Amino acid sequence: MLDESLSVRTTRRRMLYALAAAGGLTTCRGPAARAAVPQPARAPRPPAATPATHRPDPAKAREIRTEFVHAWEGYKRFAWGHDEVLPVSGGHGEFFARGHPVGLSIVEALDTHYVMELDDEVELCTGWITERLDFDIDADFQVFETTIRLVGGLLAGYLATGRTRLLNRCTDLADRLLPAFTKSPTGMPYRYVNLRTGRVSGTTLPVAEIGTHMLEFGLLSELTGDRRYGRAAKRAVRAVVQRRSSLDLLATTLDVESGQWTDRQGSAVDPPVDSFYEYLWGAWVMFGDEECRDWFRMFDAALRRHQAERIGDLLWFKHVDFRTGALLNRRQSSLAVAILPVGGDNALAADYYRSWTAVLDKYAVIPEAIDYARLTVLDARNQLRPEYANCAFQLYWQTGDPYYRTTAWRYFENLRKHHRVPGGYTVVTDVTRRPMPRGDHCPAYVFAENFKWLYLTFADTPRFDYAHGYLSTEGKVLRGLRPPPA
Ligand code: DMJ
Repeated sequence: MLDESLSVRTTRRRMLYALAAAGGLTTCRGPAARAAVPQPARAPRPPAATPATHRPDPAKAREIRTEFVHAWEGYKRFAWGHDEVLPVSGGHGEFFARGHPVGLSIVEALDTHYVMELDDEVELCTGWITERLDFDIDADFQVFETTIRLVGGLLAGYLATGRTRLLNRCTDLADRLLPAFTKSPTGMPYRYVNLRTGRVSGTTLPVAEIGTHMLEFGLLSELTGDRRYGRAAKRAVRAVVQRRSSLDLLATTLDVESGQWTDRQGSAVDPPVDSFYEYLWGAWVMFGDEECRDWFRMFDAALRRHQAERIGDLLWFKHVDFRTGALLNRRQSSLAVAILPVGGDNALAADYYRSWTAVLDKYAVIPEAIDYARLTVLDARNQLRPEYANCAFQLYWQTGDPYYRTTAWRYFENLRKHHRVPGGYTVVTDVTRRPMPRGDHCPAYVFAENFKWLYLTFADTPRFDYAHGYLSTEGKVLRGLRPPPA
């Protein structure tokens, strides 16, 4: 089936942008579309951010875009159609299932190309996805990673291009993921689902993998009018909230069949709990979900009361027994920095960003994990993590404070100095050694996140609505994409 004409796609895109900006999305499912489903009246949506006065810095934005293109050319040269590139050896690998490539980096890069106005690459990626990507795969896919990376990437691609076939691919994939939720006695999803047979497996999951689906599934329900997706994601989140302790703390891992915790560690904003909190606030901003807003505020208050602590003048979050509040350890992951600045608690987020800036000052590249009592390294690798850049973007656009641009630029310069190789960008295996030894892997999230967060911080691009836009935990623009100027 040929895709619609350019004028139809352009009209649909303009409608999507206008509806998204106005706070409501009512669109059809595809060419053989059901009638647009009237959406219920909705609570007024809060702006994602109220940006202070910002001035674009086009020279820095161009440098960032140049480096993104360098990484992307490496992927195209060595790994086109595969999930991830090995930029040093010139090899490739699959993220989800060996022998079953789904072009993950292509899907992850799609809206980044759009935001950076790399429109030839948008066409190239869209063409590959609509012509070559098929999810009828007899293999187990991890539900959480599939949602944030593939469902989110296809949604953002649809919002950017108006191509119905991207939405249809997304709906097909989400239908293959749903059994992980509907077959669960608690509503909390199994960890894996076979995309062809619907067989589910993996009963023990961390909280983030249970509760990080609401934005993608909720938006898909809005776009298609099929409420099954949003309902399944919200039911899973509610099941976790109902299992909090009397201190309003969460442990880390649950058995989704028995509904019982399998540990007692309150990990605060560290993975693998992190994006659970992020999506509570995201559901409020994206859908006006007041219950999720109140849940975020409840957990935020408990984090402040039982897990926030200062070492010197730096703020950290200790790991505690979630029932008693007793100290377990002072381990902290670099991924945690991105959770608070989504708008729920900017003061705490700004405080916490300064703590991670102290780590950047000390190591030049942030290690995977530290003991924050002495800022010593527990995991010396850096897997090209984007969270610090994510936090800098969120705080800069919510405050206008140039401190966030200055520190984000230092992150970028160190990224370019220590991770750049002739074949693209690669991970670092030990941030404490000089020169920093490099590995041979460019995770697909690099094409969705690191350079996009940085570009948005400096470019002030006309293709993104900074006041109303919202990005997922995987850096997907789920609201706020604007059409190219006519
Ligand atoms: C990405 O997949 C997402 O940012 C996710 O929320 C956490 N981990 C990686 C990046 O570190």
